Amino acid sequence: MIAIKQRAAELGFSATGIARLDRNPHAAEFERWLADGHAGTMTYLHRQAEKRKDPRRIMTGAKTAVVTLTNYFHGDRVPSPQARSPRVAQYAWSSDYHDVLAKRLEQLAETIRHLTPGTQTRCYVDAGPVPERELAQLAGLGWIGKNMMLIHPAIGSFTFIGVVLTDAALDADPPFDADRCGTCTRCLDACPTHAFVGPRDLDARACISYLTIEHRGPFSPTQDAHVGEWLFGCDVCQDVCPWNVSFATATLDAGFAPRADVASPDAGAFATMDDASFARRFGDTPFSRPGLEGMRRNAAAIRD
Ligand code: B12
Ligand code: SF4
Ligand code: SF4
Repeated sequence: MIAIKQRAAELGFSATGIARLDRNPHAAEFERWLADGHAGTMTYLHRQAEKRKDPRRIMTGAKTAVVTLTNYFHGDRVPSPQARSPRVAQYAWSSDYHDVLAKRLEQLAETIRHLTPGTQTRCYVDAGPVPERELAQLAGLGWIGKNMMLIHPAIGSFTFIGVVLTDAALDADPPFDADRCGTCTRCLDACPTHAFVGPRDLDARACISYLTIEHRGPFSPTQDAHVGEWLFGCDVCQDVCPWNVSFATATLDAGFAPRADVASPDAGAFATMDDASFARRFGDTPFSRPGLEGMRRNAAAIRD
């Protein structure tokens, strides 16, 4: 389906692959991860488990996933000179990616429906019961590294995954079956909180990204100590990956232009900000997920 990939490239996607939907070959790993309690308070992952284990159940008649990657790497171009600590994960340095990618995916879906008349589509990016990394690997876009990231051999892992599901039976790409991590363990060794129980097994409860974005409520003393220099998210297990060190290049995509107010915010300001001003300044950014209360909690936990 060259026309679909061409259209995806025109829309700004960095890479696109196609997978036929079947039962998730790693359903057992997912099930075990949940049973071990590694999802913490992300109870939606338990609720969505059946669909994640068999993505054909997400949409009636769904047969194919068109999977896209979008590079969001910014390199060292921190848009403010004072910015190192507090640190914000690179995926959050611009306006909310859900909005930007949802529009592009819908345009891609329109092309798919046009090329296969009478078919249905549904678009997903990070908000839905879709096993996105799994589908990206099956669509030939890369392998799942020991840090659990989908790594594209020419782009690295600083990418968003976006998916269009369709009931059209499109020709699929071969899955990316090689594991190019080899004997490397840099990500596992570098994690500041030792959150990896083993390769491809992350206990989210110890992960700074989970704590600062997904965890609801106050931190326990141990959680508080884990946060370190990160105000929002964490990039350590990607920063150290040789595939990023060698191949990640800064995006020129205007949709992901870095914003100084989110990439290097004044952490102290959250303490005195009111809800209205938080909504005005950060309502269209990833900070809206933990909200003002969560950002205040994160800011109070930061240690240089
Ligand atoms: C919950 C979640 C989190 C949680 C849990 C993370 C985790 N490792 O599972 C937390 C909050 C910690 C988190 C953090 C981050 N996240 Co997140 N997250 C998700 C979400 C919503 C679900 C992931 C999930 O189901 N996890 C449970 C695990 C068990 O499932 P899985 O990750 O799909 O892994 C599958 C494979 O590992 C496979 N598997 C197991 N063993 C093996 C062995 C082999 C050989 C193979 C091939 C497969 C395989 O089985 C699993 C189930 O299918 C997805 C979006 C989505 N809808 O999928 C985004 C997503 C995974 N996150 C993303 C990002 C960007 C991040 C962060 C980098 C953000 C940041 N900088 O702070 C960090 C990275 C942390 C890390 N190293 O994983 C991107 C990843 C893009 C990419 N290139 O991989 C996604 C896809 C969102 C998106 N649409 O772009 N995230
Ligand atoms: S995102 Fe940070 S805390 Fe989470 S696993 Fe990676 S290095 Fe560890
Ligand atoms: S740091 Fe090494 S082990 Fe970890 S994902 Fe990258 S290549 Fe794989």
